[in-house]
Amino acid sequence: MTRPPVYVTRPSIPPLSDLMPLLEQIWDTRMLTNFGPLLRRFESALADHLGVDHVALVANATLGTVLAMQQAGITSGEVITTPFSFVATAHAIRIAGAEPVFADIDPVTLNLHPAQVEKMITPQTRAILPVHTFGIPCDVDGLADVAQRHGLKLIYDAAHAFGVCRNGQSILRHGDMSVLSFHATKVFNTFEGGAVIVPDHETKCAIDRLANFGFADAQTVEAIGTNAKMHELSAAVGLAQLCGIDAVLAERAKVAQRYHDALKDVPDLYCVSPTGVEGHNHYAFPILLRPGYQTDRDTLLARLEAENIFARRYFYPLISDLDPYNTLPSAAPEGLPVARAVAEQILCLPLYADLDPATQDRIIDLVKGR
Ligand code: T4K
Repeated sequence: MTRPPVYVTRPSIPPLSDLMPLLEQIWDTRMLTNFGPLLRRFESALADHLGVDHVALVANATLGTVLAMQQAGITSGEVITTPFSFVATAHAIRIAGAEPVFADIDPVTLNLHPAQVEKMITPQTRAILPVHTFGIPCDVDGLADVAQRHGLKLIYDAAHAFGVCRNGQSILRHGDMSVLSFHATKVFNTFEGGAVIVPDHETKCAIDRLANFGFADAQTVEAIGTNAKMHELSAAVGLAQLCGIDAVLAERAKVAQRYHDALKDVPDLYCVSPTGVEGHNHYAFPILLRPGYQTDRDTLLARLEAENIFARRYFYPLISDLDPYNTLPSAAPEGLPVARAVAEQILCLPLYADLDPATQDRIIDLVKGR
């Protein structure tokens, strides 16, 4: 008998009973979008929950990053970023009008290495766009130091970093702005959605205006904005999701700990994410299968798939190897040795709040070669 497929993630969704009163409100008021009442409620509840001051909700993180860059004035020149990310990171730079420049990553956090960033700075460099990959915090102090010494904007792609804290404070408070994703595959989802975390009310209003075609008022268009508004259905889902997010994060932590305990002593297998660390969100369970591991990464991937288990190679290929970017000088393989090795060895195992222990044991057995 074939077992049902097990995917790398399975979205957490709120009980329908929590959502219904919010849907009734939408149906009663016929306010469907354009900064409606549920969006305003969600915005303020989210800022409280995350421990940040100002939040601008958007349709998704890709557009949120484009708007953050536009607001920061990064519409030309070069932006230094990581090749080890989802392609949206580099696309956002190009859509905003700038050119991505890839720098190598740190072998432990898998995030941009401040010293590698500094090596790539030229007179054209305008900004740094690091990613808190898999919810693991970047070296925010090192990156802030580089940005400050060279007069660069620092905008974080925090698509994976919902709820992540460092020294008891939200990681989203670092840099000029941070952009969250609420896509279905994220630890916190509004089906599609995102948020730009900004330092002050003026910047929040500016992002809102850019998300609404650049309208300053009904007669005045102050910039080439786009349509990046979050609608009321997503805001309703977000409000309902907030009630259950602590339980979701606690369940994810348990699943991650179980993987870690079972796999930590497997030779040449490295569990990337920290466990038992206050403030981590267990966005994923990435492992690196290093030379010496019993087989190679792609053989293990195929063995899992033969059992209807769909682990994913996030992020392979590197962005710098994808067609739109692979001719850039900074995409040359010799400049990115750590990222290249990691992309060949990475595998994200299924991780979600209701992954049942029996299924997880099957995955663990396959990874251990049993
Ligand atoms: N920056 C970073 C670092 C990112 O990782 C992302 C997005 C972004 C920026 C841009 O954020 P957004 O603009 O999307 O807000 C997925 C997501 O589409 C993408 O949002 C995400 N990163 C990326 C890491 O993963 P795919 O093509 O790998 O997803 P997909 O459809 O194969 O889904 C993975 C598995 O999840 C499926 O096998 C089944 C399960 N699944 C998926 C969906 C969509 C469900 O069970 N239900 C669902 O509704 O890109």
